[in-house]
This record gives sequence, C-alpha cells and structure tokens, in this order.
Amino acid sequence: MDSNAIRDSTILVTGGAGFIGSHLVEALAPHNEVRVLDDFTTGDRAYLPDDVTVVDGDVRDPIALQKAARGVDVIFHHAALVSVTQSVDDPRRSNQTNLEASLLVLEQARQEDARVVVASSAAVYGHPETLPVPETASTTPTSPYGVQKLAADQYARLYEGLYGLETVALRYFNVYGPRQRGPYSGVISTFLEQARADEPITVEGDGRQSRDFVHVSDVVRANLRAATTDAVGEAYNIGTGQRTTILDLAETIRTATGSDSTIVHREPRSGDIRHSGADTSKATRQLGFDATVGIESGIRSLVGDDRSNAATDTALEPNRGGGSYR
Ligand code: UD2
Repeated sequence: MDSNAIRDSTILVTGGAGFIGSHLVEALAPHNEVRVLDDFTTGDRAYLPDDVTVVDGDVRDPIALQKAARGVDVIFHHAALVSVTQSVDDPRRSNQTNLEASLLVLEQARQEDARVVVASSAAVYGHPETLPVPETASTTPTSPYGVQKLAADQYARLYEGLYGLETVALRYFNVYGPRQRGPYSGVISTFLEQARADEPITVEGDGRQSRDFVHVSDVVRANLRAATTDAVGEAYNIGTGQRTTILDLAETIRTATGSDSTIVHREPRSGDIRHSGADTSKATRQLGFDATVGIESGIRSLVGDDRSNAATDTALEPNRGGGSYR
C-alpha cells in the first residue's frame, strides 16, 4: 500500500457500482468506510464488496445525496451519463446528471467540509489545439457532454477559490478495462465483443484517428493520489501520453484474440475528434502520477479475462492476482 494512500476515512463514491467507480471502491474498501450512491441503471451490485454501504438512489436526488454524504471526508464523484451520443440526442437530460448533480455534490461537500474528486474528461478540449494537449490548452467542447464536464470541472476549481473547498478534477482520456460494457461503452469493449464473436470489427471512418487509451487501474491510482494531494483547486490530465490509432487498435485486438474477424469501415462519426492525447506532465509533477499499463498489455489482460470466461476478473485487479492499484 502506498504510504500516501487514503485510509481510515469515510468516503462516498457516486456511481460507485459503475465501470470506473466500482474499481475505485474495490481499492478503497479494505482501508476505509466506503459508501456507494448508485441508481444501478448501468452499475451492478455484483461489482461491490460486501462491506460497503449502498444507497440505491439517483445522484440528482438531494435527499439521497444528503443521506449518502453525511459525515464523509471525501467524495469521489463518478455518477454520470457517459455517452457523448446520448448527450447530443438529449442535452437537457444529460445536463441534469452531468452538471446539475455535480453542483449538488459540491454543495453537499460544503456542508460536510469534504474533499471532492470530480471525474472530468478529455472531451473538455474538443479538437485539441496542440498534441499532446496540456491542461492550459483552450477548451472548446464539441458535444453537450463535453460542455457539461467542462462546467463541472470549472465549478470544482471555483469552489476551491470561493469557499476553500478542497477539490480536484481529473480529465480522463479514453478509459478501458474490465466491466466496461453496454451500448454506450467505448471502442475497446465494442471491438473486443466483435472479435470474440468473429463478427466484423467496425472502424468508423478511415481509422487513422487516434486516442490516448488509459487502463482503469491507472485511473484508480490517479484518484487515490487526488484524495491526498496538497495541490487542490486544479485539473489534471489522466492518460498515458501515448496515442493509438483506431485501425492499430483493431489489429491489436484481432491478434490478441486470435479472431477471424474482418475489419470493415463505416461512415465516420459526425463531430468525431481526429486526435486526442494527454500531456500528463502536470499530473506527474503535482500528483506523482504516471500511467503504468500500456495498450498492448492492457488488451492482453482483457483478452485473458475473456478466455477464462470470467466477467470481472483480471490480473490487473488488486484482489485477484498479481497487479495492484498502487
Ligand atoms: C469521448 C472522450 C472520452 C470519454 C468518452 C465518454 C475524447 C477524446 N474522448 O470518447 O474521454 O469522455 O467520450 O463516452 O473526447 N469507434 C469506431 N468503431 C466503433 C466505436 C468507436 O471506429 O465501433 C471510433 C470512434 O469513431 C472514435 C473512437 O473510436 O473515433 C473512440 O470512440 P469512443 O466512443 O470509444 O470514445 P470517444 O473518443 O468518443
């Protein structure tokens, strides 16, 4: 265990039964009293350790939030509608969860004098003006989702300045790992499913667009750093600093799975960002964070999961093998 790691604290994880939240809960639970607020629309109780307290409710509901947050030291705010497409289809609905609820969380944290770690996104940059993109780059989101994440990220900064609340915003690049699934999940889980079924792998556009894919175990480590850092009131890029094209990703997944899938091209996604990659030097300098899982080993470990047919198991998970979230 990292000597800086948070322990003996009372912690709320909103969205704690979801993809990123549940991995974080798993890392926190052995050393802290952990509560989870989740409405289980995409989350799953099976992901949660037995000794966490579950509040089954919507993060937009102030009563549920108040109940879950009473007496906490830290709130990790991961409840969100993560689909960019959904946010384009229904901006007001996604605004309620991604922005209005974030403001509720910050207000509740003021009541409790709790630190807040906000899940922000690379989507705040829109088409990045430089690559890799630093936190100081201009922020011109191309989707309601990006606007909502940017506003929540800015509110976090503002609450530190205005009210002295300890806040940290983590701008995740493209996160992948076990438990990422469903119609709105990312390209890696989609390609893996297609490869496993020997169905065509659907590359949107020419496939030469690139992303910075960061493994969920690294994202958990960044959260643990954010919980104890003195450098609050700041936003940090959380990525690997390495970019992979979608076409290379398709090939890597096809090879790793031994799949017979063909690679087919579809229409490019409208408004798709061409290239995205993190300058992570600020996180390195101020949080002591560096990603440890490269794309090839991250994919291999995911494929290993599939082969062993274990829905949530991975060598990179802390309780189930050699890896850890330190
Ligand atoms: C955005 C954010 C990411 C996160 C996510 C939440 C950026 C750079 N990234 O991810 O941080 O907030 O939204 O949803 O803003 N693709 C295919 N075939 C498929 C599926 C996807 O080719 O079957 C392509 C897609 O066109 C895109 C890339 O893969 O170019 C990544 O798509 P994604 O949906 O996994 O993630 P992205 O970058 O929209």
